[in-house]
Amino acid sequence: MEAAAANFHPDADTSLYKDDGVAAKRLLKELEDHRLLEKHHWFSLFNTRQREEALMLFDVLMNSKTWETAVNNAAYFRERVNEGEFVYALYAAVIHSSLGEGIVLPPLYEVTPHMFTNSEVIQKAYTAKMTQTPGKFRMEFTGSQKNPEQRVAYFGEDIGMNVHHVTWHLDFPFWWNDAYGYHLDRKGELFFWAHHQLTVRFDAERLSNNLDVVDELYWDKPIKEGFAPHTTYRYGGEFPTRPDNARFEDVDGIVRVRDMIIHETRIRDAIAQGYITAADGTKIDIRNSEGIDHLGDIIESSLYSPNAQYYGCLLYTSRSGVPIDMKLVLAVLCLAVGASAWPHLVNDNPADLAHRQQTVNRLLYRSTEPLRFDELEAAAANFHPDADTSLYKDSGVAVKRLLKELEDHRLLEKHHWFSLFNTRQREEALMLFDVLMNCKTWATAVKNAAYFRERVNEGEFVYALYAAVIHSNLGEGIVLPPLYEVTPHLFTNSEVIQKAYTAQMTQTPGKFRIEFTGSKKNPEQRVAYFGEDIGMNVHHVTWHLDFPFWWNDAYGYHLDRKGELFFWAHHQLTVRFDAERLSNNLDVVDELYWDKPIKEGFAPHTTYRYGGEFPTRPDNARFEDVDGIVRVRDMIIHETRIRDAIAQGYITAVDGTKIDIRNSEGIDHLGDIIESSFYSPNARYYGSLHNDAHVILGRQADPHGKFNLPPSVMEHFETATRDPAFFRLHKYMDNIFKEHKDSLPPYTAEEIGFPGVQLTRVGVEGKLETFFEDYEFDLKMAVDSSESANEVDVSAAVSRLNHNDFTYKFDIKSNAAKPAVVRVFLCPRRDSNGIIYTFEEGRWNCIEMDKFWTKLRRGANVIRRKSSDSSVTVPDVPSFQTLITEADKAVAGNSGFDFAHYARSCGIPNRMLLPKGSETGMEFALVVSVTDGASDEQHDALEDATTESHTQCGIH
Ligand SMILES: [Cu+2]
Repeated sequence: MEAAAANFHPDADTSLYKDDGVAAKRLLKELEDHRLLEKHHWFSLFNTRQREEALMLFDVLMNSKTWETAVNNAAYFRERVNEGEFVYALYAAVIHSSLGEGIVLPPLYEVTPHMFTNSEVIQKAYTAKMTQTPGKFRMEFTGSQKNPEQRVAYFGEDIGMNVHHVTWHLDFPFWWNDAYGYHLDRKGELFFWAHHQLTVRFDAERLSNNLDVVDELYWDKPIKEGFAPHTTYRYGGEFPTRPDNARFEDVDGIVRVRDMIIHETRIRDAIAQGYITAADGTKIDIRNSEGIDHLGDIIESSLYSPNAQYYGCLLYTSRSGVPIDMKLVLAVLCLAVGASAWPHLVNDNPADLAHRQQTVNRLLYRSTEPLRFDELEAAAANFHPDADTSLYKDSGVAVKRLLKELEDHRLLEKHHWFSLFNTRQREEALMLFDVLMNCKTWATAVKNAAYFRERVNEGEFVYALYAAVIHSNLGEGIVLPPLYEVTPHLFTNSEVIQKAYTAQMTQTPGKFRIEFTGSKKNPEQRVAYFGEDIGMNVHHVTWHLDFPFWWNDAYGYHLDRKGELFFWAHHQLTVRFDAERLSNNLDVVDELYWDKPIKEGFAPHTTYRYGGEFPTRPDNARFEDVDGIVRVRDMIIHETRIRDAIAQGYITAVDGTKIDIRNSEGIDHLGDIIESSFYSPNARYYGSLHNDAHVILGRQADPHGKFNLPPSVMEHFETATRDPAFFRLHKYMDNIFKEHKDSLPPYTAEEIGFPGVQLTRVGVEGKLETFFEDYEFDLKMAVDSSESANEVDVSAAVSRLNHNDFTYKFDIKSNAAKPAVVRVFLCPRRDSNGIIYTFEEGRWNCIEMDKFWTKLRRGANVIRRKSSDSSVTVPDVPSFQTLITEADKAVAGNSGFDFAHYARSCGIPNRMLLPKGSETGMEFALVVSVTDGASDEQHDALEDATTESHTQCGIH
């Protein structure tokens, strides 16, 4: 067959064909012109062009005079056309060609298993293949028991029933043309009968399960039952889901709802009148024994329909008619942002930095697989965490608690998704964090980490370890590897993950391009480069690791101005997003309303490592209560109480005391109650507006838990900014903060004036120019490996925003030597209609570019400040592989390990310092202020700190 595929010339001898090679020549021409669908792409018979292609091949096979000719053609085209088209054409030909007589077609569920198997099971099969470990996996029917429809899923998902249905349609294809050689007798009648029987059998199964029989579909009523298929294409991502009660919408360019209604009306007219009107105007009587056959033909509608133009294609357009496609889818001086140092705790006997870095690398290396480094393996096997409680600051309380949970089998299994917004999962991760924070020595922390790495859920382990490295003095100086290389699933489209799996399964290295989610028909796609930027995602998750909402000062210290930084970091995220929108001719983000539809839907194209796809949400979904977690009215009540506090100027604490917020600490308290963090003075009263909003927004695809969907992108800081609704949500919070800011009296000239100092000139050296560049990151941790399967190199290439470096030049005159603080803001000048913002409107949209301390000399000062030194940003984190290589070299004594520059990854990526702007240039106002730095003089660290992103992330 390989020889036939290589050497056969389909059109060399046209006498081999019944049609003198017409069909073969047509298909060859399409092939030569590169018009055929690529390989490794989904195929759907309902896609007109794809069907045409499959049928061209079918035609060639049907016209082959001999078995040998058919086989040579099949082998030749198998290597050249899309696989789905090939399989379809071959099945149809074996069924319909006389040459195929007696051949048993293998069960399709074993030929194309993706179409018959849940994605959870497919995923396990991939892992088995990647690790060369045989396996047998249990398939569960789709959905949860909360969904009554799940009771009859065994019928609709029965692989034999599925084969029946597809085979019936292969035996009696709607596209059948008698020119293929014969007439399919009573096709229309059998169409009715086979589907009638399918319907009544389904009803009988429903009655067997105490369900009502099926009600019919109405074009003008909601589609009552939603559906989440938990099924993945071999190529092309997940099958789409549909929430409950979706309303039909026209499918652009394909079919409108009104078409369905008109065609139905015409068909029912025919029934009422007793005749069908053929294309030539003649009447075909249907009040006889052939009538049902004609009706079947027009309803299906098959090529046998006497008048498809008039009666339409009711059946097959209705399938695509489901609306799940998502339409292919300066006054800012009022802030002196927190920068108080986190205390440096006494560091007893730590290993040197290189050793510590190496150990952390090893603990995080392939976190879903067993440890593979001797020392750590030994600790995992032989260490007894509670054998010597003097190793712990808390005398072993935390470690005993975690061990007890482990013994009682209460901990989340491995190979399961983990979400910080899941209360129990967070508790578990924090129990481990607590153990690590209480270890007196580095050695104890490492042994515990190794021991629990092998015993707790991987997601919980990675979270606890990241948080401990950041917050424990033992972690000082360690560079945490970029999360997009440690847990790539949360940063990479499923299409690319899929390709990485194939690369590992076939042991073929590969580099795969990540496209931003969605199609160009979605205006939101224009700014997807921002919300999906892997560096921006790392900024967001790291900020929340630096300032966790669950932080309790009992861990050892107070996180200074956490509430204020919560406001400021998210305000900056919001205004930066708006600046990107304006750069792309989009209006700024509108806020979220609990009682209005969520305008933008979102299809994340992202898959969990374990647990299937991230849920999608169609456009204009309306908020529903999330069962057992949060109700819409709770959100409204909590918002009202928070806004009452703003209007009244005080927060009511748990004990009834009033906490004044019309002062410089007010914003900090407000941040605490809105997030809400553990610092909230009254969480019971003010609720958790931010966290609940993430959950309620995220769960709208499955608010009642019917479809067994895993948490959404909104329920992970890594992925939240991918969803445009994230920015709506934060605009909503930002406006609440603004209400508070607007309630404060303006600063006085005395407060912000700087007598004797004058900023006389501001210049910029270098062009303010942005561009997109390709960036490559490693996907090795996305695939499974084992001792019996070699690791292959797999990586992703993604387009990222970057800019040329530039330098500010400030000319400042001073009447004396004094410390000063320079702040730089970049403010969009015009709204999306080109109207210049008033000062009052514009100030709230300013992007903070830099803030630094400097010492002015008496007289003229020329201060140059490089864009790369911005205190808002961080440089690119070195790759995980670089960290491994460099730490290993340093441990071997071949070099030092000096990555202090990268020890923090909380700030905004420096390459995103400037908003994209536009090709023709975009107007911004550059706003600079110089104020008295005397009151900050005691923070020497700040004056040295040029690379730390303290502006949004504080110092530690
Ligand atoms: Cu956030």
